[in-house]
Amino acid sequence: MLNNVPPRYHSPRRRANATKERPFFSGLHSAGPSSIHAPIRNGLFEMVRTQLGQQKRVGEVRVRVARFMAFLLVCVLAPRAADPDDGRAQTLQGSPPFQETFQQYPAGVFPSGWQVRGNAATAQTVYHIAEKEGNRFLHAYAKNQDVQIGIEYVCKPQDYPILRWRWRATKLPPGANERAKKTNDSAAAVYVIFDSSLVPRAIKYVWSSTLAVGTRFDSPVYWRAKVIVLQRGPAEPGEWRQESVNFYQDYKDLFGFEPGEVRGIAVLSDSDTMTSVSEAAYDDFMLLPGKTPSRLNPAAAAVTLSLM
Ligand SMILES: [Ca+2]
Repeated sequence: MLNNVPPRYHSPRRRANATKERPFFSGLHSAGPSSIHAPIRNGLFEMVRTQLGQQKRVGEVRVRVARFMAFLLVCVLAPRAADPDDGRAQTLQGSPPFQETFQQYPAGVFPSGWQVRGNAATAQTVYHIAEKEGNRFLHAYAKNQDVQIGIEYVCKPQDYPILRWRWRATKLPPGANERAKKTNDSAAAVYVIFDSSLVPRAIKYVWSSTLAVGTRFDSPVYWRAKVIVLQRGPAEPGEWRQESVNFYQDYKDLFGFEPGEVRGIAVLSDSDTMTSVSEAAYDDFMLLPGKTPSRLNPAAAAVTLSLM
């Protein structure tokens, strides 16, 4: 997949900025076993490249499309052997439609169902499964590093408009401020990715070092991403904070129109622009139906908290 990254990302400085709000599946590299979705995605990219870039003859394109559709049908219809190590399969086929508890992974490993946008070796050093009192979760420790990981899940945001998870940030890059390129680090960030695998839109929910809770703004580094601050300052030792965001409503409020499909979620703990350290943990992601009010509406948020 590295060869598919547009040339502009080969500049380390520009690439570092670009990856912050553009975590998306056009540049993901598998850090674990291949999955049913990787060949589908690669097939789609191959179709696009073939049709748009290489000017193949129409007949060849039709043959490729027919072969790809046949392959897709085989992927969808063929029974899949159970694989206890394939956390991705468990995650994507579970019920409710999407949940990630990390319980299926042994402690100490990179979660194989998640994919990397950026350097896979770096991701292996930043993210690993940790365990405490029987609960396994995703631990992130980034020392002057910036690499995102994500998991694909396609659904209609109208059906499952809410993402719930819990997290904690224990080391915040001092002085980081997500509004500006030169200070754009977050101890923890969760993205909901929409519309397109190639040029997606995204909402980035951050745990900020300095910005006030409720602050929202356009990403300083990616024109199709919006940022919302959910937390500020370090968590207490051992403290988890639970979030429940109505990303469907947030999308409409921030972009001003209806979203297309959800493409997946991603996380990022980064510290490269501040030459510092970020440390955080993530757990229990779940997509839910319902009507949790947007965090952008303080009155509605108060109602939400009173119900939890
Ligand atoms: Ca867990």
